[in-house]
Amino acid sequence: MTFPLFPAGNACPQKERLAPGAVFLHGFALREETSILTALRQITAEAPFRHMLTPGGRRMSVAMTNCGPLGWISDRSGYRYGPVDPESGKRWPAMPEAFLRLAIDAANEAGFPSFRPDACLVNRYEAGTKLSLHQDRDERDFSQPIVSVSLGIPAVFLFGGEKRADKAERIPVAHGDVIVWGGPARLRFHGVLPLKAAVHPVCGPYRINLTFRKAG
Ligand code: MD3
Ligand code: FE
Repeated sequence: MTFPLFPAGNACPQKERLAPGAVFLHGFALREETSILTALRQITAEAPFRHMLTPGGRRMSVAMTNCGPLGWISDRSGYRYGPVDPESGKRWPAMPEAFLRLAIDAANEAGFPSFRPDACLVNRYEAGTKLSLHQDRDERDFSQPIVSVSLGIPAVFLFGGEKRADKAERIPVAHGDVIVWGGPARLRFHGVLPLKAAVHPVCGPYRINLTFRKAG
């Protein structure tokens, strides 16, 4: 008998179920790495990273930009999705073909074959940057998943429960990892622990996270 490539019941060892609705696709973005990084440079040339203000008036430590028909915005009047970059007064850069393909393929692999994102929030972290526990509730349809793509230096996700006080699991993520958060995982609290200083050969001292959403 030939040696089985993968153990029975695990068609692809890089695919790991974290919880009902949450699927970790280890290294899934590496296949498109070059086209994704090239597209990312074009987006940030058109819509540079900026530190948005919270509704309370504090500067967010994560720097952000967006691409796609809708972008996530935070300012003194609140959180929302909108078609226009408030810094330039122009529409957000178009969603690159390579981004769209990656997000759709990942969602499909995780069991969400009809996912068609209309927003991609791009987050940039450096050493010490963190993202406090929160839920993503600004989208219209919570039956649609969120696809997150990690690039650059490593980080640790906090994956909590349905209530803020629920114990959170720590999930280390590296360059190229993709996680699909849907179904019963969609409204779970989550965040990112403060990043340790590191340097990635292509992304430098940064971590970039792409989150694909169906916002509208
Ligand atoms: C778990 N971004 O932009 S993506 C965000 O790494 C955000 O930049 C983080 O949370 C980042 O809102 C984490 C991971 C993530 C995204 C959505 C989720 C985890 C999630 C929705 C439900 C449960
Ligand atoms: Fe979030």
